[in-house]
Amino acid sequence: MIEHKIIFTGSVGAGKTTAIQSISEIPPVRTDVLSSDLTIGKDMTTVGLDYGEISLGETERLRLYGTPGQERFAFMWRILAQGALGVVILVDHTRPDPLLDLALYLDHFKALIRETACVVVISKMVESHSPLLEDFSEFMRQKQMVCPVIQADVRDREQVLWILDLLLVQMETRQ
Ligand SMILES: Nc1nc2c(ncn2[C@@H]2O[C@H](COP(=O)(O)OP(=O)(O)OP(=O)(O)O)[C@@H](O)[C@H]2O)c(=O)[nH]1
Ligand SMILES: [Mg+2]
Repeated sequence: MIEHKIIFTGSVGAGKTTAIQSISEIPPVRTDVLSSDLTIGKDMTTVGLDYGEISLGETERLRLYGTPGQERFAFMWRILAQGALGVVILVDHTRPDPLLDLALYLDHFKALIRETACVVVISKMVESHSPLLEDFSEFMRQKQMVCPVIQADVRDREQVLWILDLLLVQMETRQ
């Protein structure tokens, strides 16, 4: 069995825990607790990690790790990034400054992104609001980071599988 470690990271509430829950074949490991921070707009937040698994055929398995979104847990980001072969960065479009959010995770995971593969996923996208999808793509180009930028609803299993497909294509083309 060949196993690849994949990281889901990105802003608070962008859907890292939800994405892993949508596709995991095992009951996901979650470390969500009631949040004391009323500004994040939901009751629970991840304080350790999420973990799930999905197999690809009979010979390959993806180990899916979700990071906490809050920057105070950045030490966990480094721990979780070790040995990963790809990273999915989720950006909640409804937060005050989604480009700034993206910049934060690009910066923290830049070594992983340059050495492995990356997909940027805009969640909760309100298409009439800026930044537009092409603004995110342009932002990536300016940073000279080559990753597809898509919008998706990670509550939908099919869409999360599509994200993984895109990531696997990146992984293959960079080998
Ligand atoms: N309306 C809408 N809701 C979404 C979408 N994607 C995810 N959600 C919801 O947004 C919330 C995301 O919460 P989590 O999955 O806990 O987010 P997280 O990224 O793990 O957050 P932290 O662990 O706190 O950093 C869930 O309630 C989802 O149902 C979307 O595209 N549209
Ligand atoms: Mg979470």
